[in-house]
Amino acid sequence: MNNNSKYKSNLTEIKGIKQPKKTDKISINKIKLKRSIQPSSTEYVKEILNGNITFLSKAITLIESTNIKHKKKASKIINACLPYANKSIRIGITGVPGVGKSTFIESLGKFLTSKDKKIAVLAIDPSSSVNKGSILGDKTRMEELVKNKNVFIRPSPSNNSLGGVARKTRETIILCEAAGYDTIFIETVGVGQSETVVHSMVDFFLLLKLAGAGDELQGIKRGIIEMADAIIINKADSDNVLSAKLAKTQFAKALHLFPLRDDKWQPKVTTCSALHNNGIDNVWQIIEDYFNLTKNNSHFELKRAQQNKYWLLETINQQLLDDFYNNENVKLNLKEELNKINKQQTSPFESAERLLNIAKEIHKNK
Ligand SMILES: Nc1nc2c(ncn2[C@@H]2O[C@H](COP(=O)(O)OP(=O)(O)O)[C@@H](O)[C@H]2O)c(=O)[nH]1
Ligand SMILES: [Mg+2]
Repeated sequence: MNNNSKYKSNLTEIKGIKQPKKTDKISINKIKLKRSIQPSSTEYVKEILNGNITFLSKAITLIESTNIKHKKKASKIINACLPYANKSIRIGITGVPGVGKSTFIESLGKFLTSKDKKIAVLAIDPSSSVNKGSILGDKTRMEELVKNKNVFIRPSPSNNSLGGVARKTRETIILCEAAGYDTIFIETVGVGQSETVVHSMVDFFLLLKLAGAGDELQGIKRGIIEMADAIIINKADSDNVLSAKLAKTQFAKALHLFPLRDDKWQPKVTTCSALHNNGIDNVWQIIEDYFNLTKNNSHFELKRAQQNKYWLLETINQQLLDDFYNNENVKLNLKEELNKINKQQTSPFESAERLLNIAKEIHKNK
């Protein structure tokens, strides 16, 4: 084709253009440097207190990081946020997968945001370390809540032990409170000890149940009823309404068998349909009644103080165990001592004493 032709083909390439000055090496390095400069912990705190979600999310990522530098920075941020935390109410929600926890939080969340509440939803999901997913990974069931600017949703960090997730969640609560969230939900699926862990970090603990055939109380984990401040029979709609009412009566009877609690709260049972938004206001009324009672009789503060003590001691216990069992000397001697015990050369008690002494020596020499 003739280049001078009046009608150039679309396939004709124009001459390459020169690299613009702005993308020269110096500029690129400047951009790189800018990107590598992380906000200081003071900046983080300032932005979190302003309710900046981007900074809140980034700070939580620091909490979840295994990098020592990140952890130190996270600690600084948490400490600076502490004076602004503690002002929310913390609600734990548990129940088997499929019972409707996410749908329930969506319904209750919509109800609360219409009352100008700011909500944070966190998750403790020990199963996420197994399947690398998360109960909140499928945010789909909170579709509307996710879009609300007064709602913050954070899935459970995966690949972590329950203890690790628990610590991170407690620290995340502090940051969310500092960012102005006044109602914190913690969703957990009833796996392992996760309900106990959630129970030890919330003010109000809610158990979601389904009405089923037969004895409602069967198949319920021991202890969980004692932990519950309210039992909600969900999916009380269409054909389920009658059986839900029946389940409610049975649970109410069972709850009355427990002695009166120190905080004077009588756990409540009610039914609702999270999907059809029925009975949600009633559930909220129960929660408000609880807070009115415990804030007046000072059990609200008392429970939080007890939880702080629990987490202090729990953290120490865990650290001591980790230090002991991860020590190379202890590991080596543990095997030998086990052999000796099995050959009836020594007793488990003598062995334990020797092993503990090894650990003490290690501490002295540190
Ligand atoms: N009929 C009915 N279905 C519900 C209700 N709440 C939740 N579901 C459905 O139950 C399924 C599991 O709900 P989901 O909220 O994901 O349960 P989760 O695993 O406990 O978080 C979904 O298909 C929901 O639509 C309800 O009140 N009534
Ligand atoms: Mg869910």
